[in-house]
Amino acid sequence: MKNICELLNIKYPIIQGGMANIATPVLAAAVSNAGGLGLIGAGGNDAETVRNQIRECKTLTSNPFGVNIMLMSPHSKDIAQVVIDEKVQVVTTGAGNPGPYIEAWKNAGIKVIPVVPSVALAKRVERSGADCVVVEGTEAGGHIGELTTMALVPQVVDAVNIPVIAAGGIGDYRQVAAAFMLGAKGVQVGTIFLASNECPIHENYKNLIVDAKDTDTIVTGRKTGAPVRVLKNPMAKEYIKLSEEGASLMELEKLTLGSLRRAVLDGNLETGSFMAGQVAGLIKEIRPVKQIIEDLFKGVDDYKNNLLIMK
Ligand code: TUI
Repeated sequence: MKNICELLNIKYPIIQGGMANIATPVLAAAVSNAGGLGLIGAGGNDAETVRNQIRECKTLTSNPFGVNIMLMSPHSKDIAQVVIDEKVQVVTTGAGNPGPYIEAWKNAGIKVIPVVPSVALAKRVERSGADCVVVEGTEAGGHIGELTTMALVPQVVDAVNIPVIAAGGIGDYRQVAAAFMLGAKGVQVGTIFLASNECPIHENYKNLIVDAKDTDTIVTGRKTGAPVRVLKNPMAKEYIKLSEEGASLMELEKLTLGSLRRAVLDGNLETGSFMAGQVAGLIKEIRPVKQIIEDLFKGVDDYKNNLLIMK
């Protein structure tokens, strides 16, 4: 089995999460320039916007980068073609089953890495031709599955023959080391990049991450079938209250409409949805992307000594 770095032509086995409205060409290029795999998060953008983002990213880095396609988007079919036209090297997908697109992407020479929350979907995408899978635990920010990284990663490792990349709950070198112990060959991280100098989010969002404690995230939307982990704030509390009172899907959607943009662009602490993973509590400072990546892997080397305790 090829390792992740050879497969993706990168220095460190780390992928940046494809965070909607956040993972811009500037962030993606910073990650790729630092030796990881940066991703443009297509989110809810239309296909022409994504095409322009890809072209912009090519001007910012000569290293490989990818595009994350959020499959719940009405534009995902058009974006699936744009990544082929623009010769993107890697595609990751989230919030759905990318099976129908995989053959066309493979024929175009694109490396395909679906993000999955279960063994069943991991096996399905392997059969469809995926090169690797990102296995994302419920500790992650944004749209999540039910299972923890600790429980799920080794189950997927045992169930598939393609490399597994662990995601959800990874914020420093100890969790990187743990992911490798679970059988992962790489990691995907999102929340720690929110607290980077290059991340193009409102300062209020970065400060919320740095100030967060362990219990500051909450999951909205469990009842409606689209669970999303966000930082607790008046918006999240209102959503949960309305949901518990039996509000309709439409009422809830009205509340959340535009809330991610209000967080990312306006830093609106009352009405924004600040997506973040449980590791927010571990993050204490805003650092350059390059330093974040180097610290994640430098630390692992030191930490290997701790494994001696297991002899
Ligand atoms: O996709 C993500 N994280 C995201 S997407 C997103 S945008 C959004 N905003 C509000 C509501 C919904 C989406 C914000 N964060 N991570 C990867 C991921 N994929 N997590 C869980 C899944 C997933 C869930 C169910 C993948 C497949 C699936 O089932 C598909 C099927 O058809 O079996």
